[in-house]
Amino acid sequence: MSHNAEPRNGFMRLKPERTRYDASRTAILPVPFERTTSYGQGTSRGPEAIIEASAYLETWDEELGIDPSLAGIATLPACDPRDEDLAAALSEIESAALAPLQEGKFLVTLGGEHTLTSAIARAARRATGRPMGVVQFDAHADLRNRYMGTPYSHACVMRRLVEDDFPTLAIGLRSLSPREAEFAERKSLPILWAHEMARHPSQTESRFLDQLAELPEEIYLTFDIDYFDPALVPATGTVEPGGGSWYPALNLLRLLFQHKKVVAMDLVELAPIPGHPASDFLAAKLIYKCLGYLAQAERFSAAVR
Ligand SMILES: [Mn+2]
Repeated sequence: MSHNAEPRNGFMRLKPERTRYDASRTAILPVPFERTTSYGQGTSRGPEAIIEASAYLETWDEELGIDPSLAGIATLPACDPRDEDLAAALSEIESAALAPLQEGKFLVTLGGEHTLTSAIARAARRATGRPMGVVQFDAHADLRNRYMGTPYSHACVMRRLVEDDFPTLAIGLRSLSPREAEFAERKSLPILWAHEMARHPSQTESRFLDQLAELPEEIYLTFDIDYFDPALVPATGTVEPGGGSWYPALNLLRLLFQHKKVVAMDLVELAPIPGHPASDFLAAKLIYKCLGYLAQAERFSAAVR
């Protein structure tokens, strides 16, 4: 551990020349927002834990043979709305996300609870002014109309986006209520169920690509960490058995970045367990893998232009 005079507190604790906002492809936005969690709590400590764990990532991506950090990763001040009113708090989050998106940054939001996704996806669509699809990795459908008295619950976030005319694709679902199932059926929402992925693993990638092809070119990616099996990631509020594992998830993410223009992403619902850094580190590494897939996709599109 070096004792540098310059404090490095951002994502991956990179050298200052790789974290200058103006020169960075990526901006990291910590949003320790937690108001409506229902079962376990602690997602407000997610951003801090991800940034802490990210200091131990290697910058080299051995799969891609590149150093994705060379494109620059700036870490923004945390956005932590104090407004009691959830709609007002969400519009504050939307405003914080809008400027970096308008400046063309690849915005990575660290949650926090899943509720924040609706604000950031709206900001992404406003910034581009074009149709925006939402790809959701999650254990839960999050399609409830209201939950525990509020329409802004984490359990309602995808319902809000569907109502706001975002085309969606959900991956890895394995828990929903009868009314959510009825809503998904009525709206013909595309879903890649966890049980299908487990039963027909060799077909997962082609089915994913078929469903992805139906979405707009520009994509907002929301990754709920409970997508993963709780044996791999126990640090989340609402654990569900039968979740995804590491390499199959990376394969789908790589395809997503290859085939679509992903403009922003979030990683939500990490509820760190003290003394158990594995979940935090996985979350940090997942984000960095996505930055690698982004860099590779952009390098490829620059080369063929
Ligand atoms: Mn969720």
